[in-house]
Amino acid sequence: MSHSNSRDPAANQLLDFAKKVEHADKPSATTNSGNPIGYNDASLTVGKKGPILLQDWVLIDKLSHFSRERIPERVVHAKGAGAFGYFEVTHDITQYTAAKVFSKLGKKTPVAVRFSQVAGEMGSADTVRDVRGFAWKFYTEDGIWDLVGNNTPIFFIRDAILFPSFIHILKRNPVTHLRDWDMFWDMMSLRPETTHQLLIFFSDRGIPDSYRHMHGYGSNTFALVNEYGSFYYCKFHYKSDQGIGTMDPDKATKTAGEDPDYLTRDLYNAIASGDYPSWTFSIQIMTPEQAASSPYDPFDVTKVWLHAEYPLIPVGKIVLNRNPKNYFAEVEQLAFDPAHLIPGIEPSPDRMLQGRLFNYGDAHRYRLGVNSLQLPVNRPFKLHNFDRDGFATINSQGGAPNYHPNSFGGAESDTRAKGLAPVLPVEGKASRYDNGDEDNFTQARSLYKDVLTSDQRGRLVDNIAMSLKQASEFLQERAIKNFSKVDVEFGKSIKAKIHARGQHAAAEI
Ligand code: HDD
Repeated sequence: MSHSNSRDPAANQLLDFAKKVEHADKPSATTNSGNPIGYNDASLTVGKKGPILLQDWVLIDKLSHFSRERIPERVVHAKGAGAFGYFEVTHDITQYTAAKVFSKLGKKTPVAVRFSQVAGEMGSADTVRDVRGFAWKFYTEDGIWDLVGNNTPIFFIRDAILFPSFIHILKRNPVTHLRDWDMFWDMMSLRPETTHQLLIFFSDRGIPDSYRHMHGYGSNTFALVNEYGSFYYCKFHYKSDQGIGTMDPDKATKTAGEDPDYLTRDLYNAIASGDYPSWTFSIQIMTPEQAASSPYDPFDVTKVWLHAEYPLIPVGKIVLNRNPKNYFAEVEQLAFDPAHLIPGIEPSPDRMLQGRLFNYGDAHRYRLGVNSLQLPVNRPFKLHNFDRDGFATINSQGGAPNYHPNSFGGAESDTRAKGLAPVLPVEGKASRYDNGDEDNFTQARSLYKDVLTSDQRGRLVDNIAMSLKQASEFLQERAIKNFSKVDVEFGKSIKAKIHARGQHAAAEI
């Protein structure tokens, strides 16, 4: 079993537990129904050598629970790490939103976070080249608000309908059960809207050296509604107060072998030793009028809002100061959903977000059951509705009526929420509009030419060539054509690098 050499806090978890309980009486072991177990380490048999009796319910209780311990892993973002802490308001943004979580300076709201890789299975390595999930759960007085972001401000595609195919090219070839660069580069080069995010994916940022050393973004465009009913479009940002840290690809490959849980361990040890990571939470604001006249689609998640035009507005700080007490209960069972929105925060017409508003809840009903939001790590402070029963019902809501309207003191519509529900203007004919050709290169070009340093550009070329070299020639050519539309020299450098390199071991996807 690979582990860090030092006896770090993660390695000492059991020693710490033993220390905590050393003066307490040892509890009796029980079955799952709480029945004390007289003898834990022997089945009930006829004589020492005889068969086990069916009436050995202790054995049956243990084995039958054991074979049901694994649940379906997340279909994406399966490998991850979680922690808990709080969000604190440091600046007043009530002019933009009536959301109570921002209502007054100094206000604190408990949060949960989950960091994750996108493509790998639950047992895969942390230090692979990938986008990182960066999801926040706010336990607010108005229920759960989930801000389910990534460590990049944009995404590869701009229509949710492409997402299943997009994930398939990151996962295993259905015949060989191996990761496959032909799949990856086939779809990426056929959908040039992926170009901007590909530059980030293959840049230094593609391999963070710690979950604490990366920024986070809500990615999609949302809307904020203030108490007068005016609404603004917004983007959410949470910038690491620890700064950005990335890992050299060779070191990352070595670490993936020596300590596949490197980022998980780093986060756990930092919090366990009191080195609490924090992020500065900000927003960008765009008025409906600015959105209507914007030269680029403000609801296109493959594009950023230029900070020169829409500067970051500070809002608060998020601090992580508690590790999970039990990984499965508190991290594996976390159910983030962009549809968990609170009055004052609304979705925008962003097509990716629109698809997500369905898919997360659907994923949780499949993976965690119909009452996943009653699990302690997901449940809101209050629950008053007319839903009852279903597997693993925990909160039956007392004797309140389970129907509405009713005359017996049941829950009523919330007038404040009603007042804050915006009337969003929409127009046009219903049809399937393919948005694949909406300026796929301008922002990628400015990232390449104006933001990256020449060293970073050099490493970007290296990283792309290392991967693209593994794909079929015709895919290489098609992808290089797209990169040449970002910058001709960029395309040429990738091509030269591919032909200059010797055969290399397959690079991590
Ligand atoms: Fe997603 C999980 C982030 C697009 C469908 N997504 C998931 C997680 C993160 C994101 C951080 C892990 C949550 C956790 O830790 O439990 N996803 C994003 C971002 C996206 C994005 C930032 C684009 C801007 N996702 C996206 C689309 C769809 C999904 C377009 C489908 C229409 N995402 C899912 C999912 C997952 C998920 C299948 C996997 C399992 C789950 O939700 O609980 O529903």
